[in-house]
Amino acid sequence: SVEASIPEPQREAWRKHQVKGFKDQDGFEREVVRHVETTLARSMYNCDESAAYSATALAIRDLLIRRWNRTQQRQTFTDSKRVYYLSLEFLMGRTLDNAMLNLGNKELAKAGLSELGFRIEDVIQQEQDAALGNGGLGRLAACFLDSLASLNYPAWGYGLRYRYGIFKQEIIDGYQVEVPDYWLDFNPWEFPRHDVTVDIQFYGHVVKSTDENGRVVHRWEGGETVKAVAYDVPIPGYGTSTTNNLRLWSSKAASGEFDFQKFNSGDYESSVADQQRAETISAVLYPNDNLERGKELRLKQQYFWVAASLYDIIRRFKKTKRPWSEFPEKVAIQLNDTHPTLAIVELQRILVDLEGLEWDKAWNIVVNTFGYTNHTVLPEALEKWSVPLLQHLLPRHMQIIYDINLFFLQTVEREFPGNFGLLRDVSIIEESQPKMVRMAFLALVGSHKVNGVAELHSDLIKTTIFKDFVQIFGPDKFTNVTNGITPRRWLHQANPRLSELISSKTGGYGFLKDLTQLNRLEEHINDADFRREWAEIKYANKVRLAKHIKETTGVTVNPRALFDVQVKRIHEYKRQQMNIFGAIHRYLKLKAMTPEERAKQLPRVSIFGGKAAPGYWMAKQIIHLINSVGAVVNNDKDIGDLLKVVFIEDYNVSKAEMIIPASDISEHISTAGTEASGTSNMKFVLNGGLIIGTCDGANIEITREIGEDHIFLFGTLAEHVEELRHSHLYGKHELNPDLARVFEEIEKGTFGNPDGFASLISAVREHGDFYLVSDDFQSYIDTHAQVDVAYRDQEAWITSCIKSVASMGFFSSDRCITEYAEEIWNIEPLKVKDEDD
Ligand code: IMP
Ligand code: B1N
Repeated sequence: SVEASIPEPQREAWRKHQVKGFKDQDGFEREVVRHVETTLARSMYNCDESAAYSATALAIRDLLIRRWNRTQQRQTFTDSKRVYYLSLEFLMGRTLDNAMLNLGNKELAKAGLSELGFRIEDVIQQEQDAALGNGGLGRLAACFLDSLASLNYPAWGYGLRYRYGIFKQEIIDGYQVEVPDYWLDFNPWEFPRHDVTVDIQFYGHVVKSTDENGRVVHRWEGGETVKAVAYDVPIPGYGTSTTNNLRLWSSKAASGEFDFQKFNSGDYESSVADQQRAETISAVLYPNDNLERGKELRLKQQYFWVAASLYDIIRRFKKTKRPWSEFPEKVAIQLNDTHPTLAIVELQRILVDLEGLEWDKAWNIVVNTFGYTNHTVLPEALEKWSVPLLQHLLPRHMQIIYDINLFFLQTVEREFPGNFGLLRDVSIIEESQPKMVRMAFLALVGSHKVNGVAELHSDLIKTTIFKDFVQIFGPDKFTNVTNGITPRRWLHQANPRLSELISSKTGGYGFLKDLTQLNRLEEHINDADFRREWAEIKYANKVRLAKHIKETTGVTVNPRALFDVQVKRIHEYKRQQMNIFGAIHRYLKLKAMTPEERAKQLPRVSIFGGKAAPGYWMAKQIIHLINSVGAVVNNDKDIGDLLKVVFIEDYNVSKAEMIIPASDISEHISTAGTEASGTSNMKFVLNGGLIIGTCDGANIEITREIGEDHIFLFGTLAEHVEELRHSHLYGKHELNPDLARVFEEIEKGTFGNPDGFASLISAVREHGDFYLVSDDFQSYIDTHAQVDVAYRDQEAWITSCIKSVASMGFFSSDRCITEYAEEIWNIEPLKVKDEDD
């Protein structure tokens, strides 16, 4: 191959002309003006906030690119082991603010923009969220990228470059309406690599033959080809030069534009159709959270992304000229849930069919390369693909899956002879009609480590979905890595004043890289000035949110009221329905009081936000009920400030950055055993909010860290959920009387036409109350009553908040990534020299 690099004698000229980035405010301003006038072809006479954003982003981007290049060069020269994080979702949010904070030049940019006539806050707000994800799983991937770079780990993310991210949500007449999110109009953070492409094959058939050595070989032939084009996004670390790469694949017709042969022969329509079919693969993110529906296009997305990524990883490995046996010493691949499981099959196919390795040698390499993270035990979210569909789309992969299963079942049979029940239970193929491939089993068998995302969840997978596999592989294959969040975005960026106050008490901003330093706050708990300042910051954040609520919903909320927040995807298992039933209960109680009694009550604002999957009818009814209750309660003169119910439209990462710092109490109230971890619970506590929660997911570990005096726990324990469900169906199920009153009021039409709400009620009353809303209702409302009492003692409340924050060090995604790096990936940090730029 022709080496593209410049020979040594000419390199001097390159070094001499190396672009140096700006260092000071003056240099920043010069770069902004230059970009406005040249890159954007505008001037001071037509530079609005959007142009100021573009120019600022381009100026900051220039600094990132240089660090990014140096990082990639260094990782290549040192031949370091890299980790590749495969995720169908990266919920990045905005980039500019984060980039400036990580580079440490936000103050200078703020002064510079002000000199040029702009407020940095307004400029930052111009940016659209990069919303290539649904919720927690996608945002976790984004936090991981931040930590990987901040800790100097050589790491790449691989994903899909969706043209449309998660839809934008509008609320019209109380109902959710989905609006497409076309976000690529101006995206300075991505770099198209039109030279980095991979041809991806679909359909076709397998030809079996024998080679000259008598070996059976398989060739996958025919079918259609689609081109994958790489788009790269730089990922800067905080306080380090390391800038990693996120590579997103975009699909294109293999012939480039459209097929000219067809075009010229008059078949214009079908040549354009081919092109559009190819582009459809990366067109849109599936908007389901915790649900898999088995659609062919989704499977195409998965294989397209996985095959392109593996090809790329292997191309990089091959440049080192190392033998295949060393692949796992240079490459670790982490599967973010089962969505990229086909990577296991694809690597085995490449090694056996294309590279000619023996099956066992190849399989050994595969297993040592992959790790698999499970994020859910909800049956509707466990991926299964029908055998006929797989056979049609990926005929050779289906054969390989059968072989993987055969060899696996043979080892099980040797160890547990005659146990046919076991063989059936652990088979990768489910013997249903049609047969289905169980992707979680395939991911587990093809990986050397399997982890859950919080302690309870990691225990649960070992006793439920993977129980038999613990017997087969032993317990060491399974581990726990409790989720974490990046304190850079979720404290420093979202809550700059709190971050500054913390830095003044803990000896600088070191806590942003070592979050355990928060424990230094303990020493200041008795400092009344500190507590006052803390409370003031919370109040200011609430004022800002109140302003947003006023502007977007028209509802006036009192920032002195207790802000009670539940923002997350709308899902029956997350139980927003219980929350709104609780709000109705509160409303009815207030209505029944005398004015004198009412005057003694604590004002409260019940804040909701979150998207429902477009096809999830129950979730949409929950949104409608919340808005219908708000319409009545918020206009009831008897109630005034005592209760407001608001639904904030289009919850996304940038809204989360505003809402989370403004919360007094937030709700994490999933039925025990259903929420694998939850990560917003960590964000709320880190921002000085208390939480009300069930004994589920990471709530349990948060309690362990901060102490049970600082959290409001309630409800059924995971170990009792099954028997309660059973008793609902086969014993007698008595509805909680307070909940019955709530239902009565809804059915009377107090909140408008009750027809649409009937299904929410009957799910509890008639259909077995799968999520235990009635069982937990009493303890839920009792706990809220305790919250009211506790909030009245503001000194104690604030002390509780500060003590909680002081104990949150464990929940940094830095801790989490270090555990992955040491226990699963076996990779080392690699410092990139801080060049004087
Ligand atoms: P959790 O489900 O409450 O643990 O939230 C997970 C995280 O996903 C949130 O903290 C947000 O950072 C992020 N997120 C962004 N948009 C959404 C959304 O529409 N629904 C849920 N989570 C979202
Ligand atoms: O992953 C988060 C956890 O904190 C949450 O508890 C968990 O619910 C979330 C299929 C999922 N699990 N599974 C999904 C998303 C999209 C999809 O198509 C499943 N999301 C989670 C991070 O560990």
